[in-house]
Amino acid sequence: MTTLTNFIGGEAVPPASGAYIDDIEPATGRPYARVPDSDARDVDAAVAAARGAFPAWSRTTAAERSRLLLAIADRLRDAAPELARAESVDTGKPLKLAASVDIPRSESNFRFFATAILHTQSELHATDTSHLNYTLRRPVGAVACIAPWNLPLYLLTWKVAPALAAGCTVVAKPSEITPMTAFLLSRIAADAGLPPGVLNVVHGLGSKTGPPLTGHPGIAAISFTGGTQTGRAIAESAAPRFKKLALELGGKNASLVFGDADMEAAVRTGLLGAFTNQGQVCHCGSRILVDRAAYAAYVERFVAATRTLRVGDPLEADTEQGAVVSKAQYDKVLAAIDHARGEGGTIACGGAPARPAGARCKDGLFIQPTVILDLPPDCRTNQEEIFGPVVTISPFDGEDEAVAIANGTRYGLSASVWTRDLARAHRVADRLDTGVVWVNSWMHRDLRVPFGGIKDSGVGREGGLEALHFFTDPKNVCIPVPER
Ligand code: TXE
Repeated sequence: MTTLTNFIGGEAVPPASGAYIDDIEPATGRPYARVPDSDARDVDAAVAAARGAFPAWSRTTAAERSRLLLAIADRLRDAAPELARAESVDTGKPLKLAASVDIPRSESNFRFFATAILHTQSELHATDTSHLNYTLRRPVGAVACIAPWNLPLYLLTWKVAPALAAGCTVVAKPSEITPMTAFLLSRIAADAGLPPGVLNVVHGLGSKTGPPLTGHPGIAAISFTGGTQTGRAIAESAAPRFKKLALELGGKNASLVFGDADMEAAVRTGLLGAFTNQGQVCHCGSRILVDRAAYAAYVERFVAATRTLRVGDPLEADTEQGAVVSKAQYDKVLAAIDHARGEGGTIACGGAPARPAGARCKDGLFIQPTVILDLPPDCRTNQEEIFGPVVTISPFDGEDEAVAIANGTRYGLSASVWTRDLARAHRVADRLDTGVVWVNSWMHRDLRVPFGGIKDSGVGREGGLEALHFFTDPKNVCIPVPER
């Protein structure tokens, strides 16, 4: 079994407690690595290292930071096969998905922000002819980057890369459920020559390492992706010190399929939206709303397509659906399906554990892709995030009702709209209460666009300049212009 270490001040260090927790492979249900069970002592050491490295790092030139971040990107590219396998084993996601999405995007996160800082500009406001105001953007200091388990390296690097590029130093806290690629990233960062203390990684339980990190007086900003409840706890711990916060939380995203949509594309992409990564993507379209005139045909095609999804060993090349990430998540998803039955839902397909062939996965955490019909918009199944391979399909009558149902949850992360009517696409996109709207598409990513949600889906945005601005404080400098 591999024993992971924290990464503090450029060194691989064991946890102060000397204790470890098991890292379970979801596809087998068996422990395969040991994760440091860190506590406040390890967090204190990591914050001290990050603060110690901050003055020097914040004063490096953009060109130097860019060079080092590109060196990390190169190493992520070179280690891609190893990283993809590690991500698949750790999360249960198909190796194919980790190799085509998670790892390449982690590399591009570093490349994108490494080069962005070579091209950024700042503002200048000329006040009549008398004064000039210009904006300096200073890195905020040592920051915390807390990542979830669904896209472990992808979402960690989505925070760490802009923070480092902006001139901040980082204490990263990966999920205790999926720590492996963050551990490998810490080795890569050292190998790339990142100065000690600039990036620190503390492993451990959220409940034990989270509060000492987010409440630490030495941490200036927190970027977090995870559950809404955890986000609320973090906001409470950060508030007394007025720390900057970016919270990317849960979603209950709607896909709105109008009668004039390209149905083949709406089914194909709806399927990806529902079941990619076993439905464990915050932007998954877990509520599909279909124009009543097209509803029966859509359901028939969608259910037929769902039945063809191959659930299997994540390491096999033809697997489309792997295991869900943990026993807790597995139990939560199966309980949610039972609850949907109790609410009167019809299980059109799935609805039970899946049993892939072969001895290796006999105790794995697999769930059949599940489609549920006949539930009202306000029931719990249609209101609460399930975060598993479960989707509901419901009919709507007219645009107003579609928008009202889509907006009728406490979440506001993203939506996708399917129509051939351009005017309707613009109108509905404008009326949806979400941070992201995809029209006739889903999860198409451009790293420059603002990324995040409203309502209980979070606060603040990631991506592009939004991220670089988050990790810096703008300072206005006002200076008189000599009279001509
Ligand atoms: O995530 P947590 P959980 C949703 C999804 C899921 C639910 C719960 O619905 O079922 O959240 O998942 C760290 N202070 N999403 O509980 O706890 C933790 O160690 C600081 C949606 O497993 O939010 C991990 O690193 N940090 C989501 C990270 O927070 C704390 C992705 C996320 O874990 C902490 C994941 C604390 N008090 C789950 N407690 C998305 N938006 O994509 C825990 N952590």
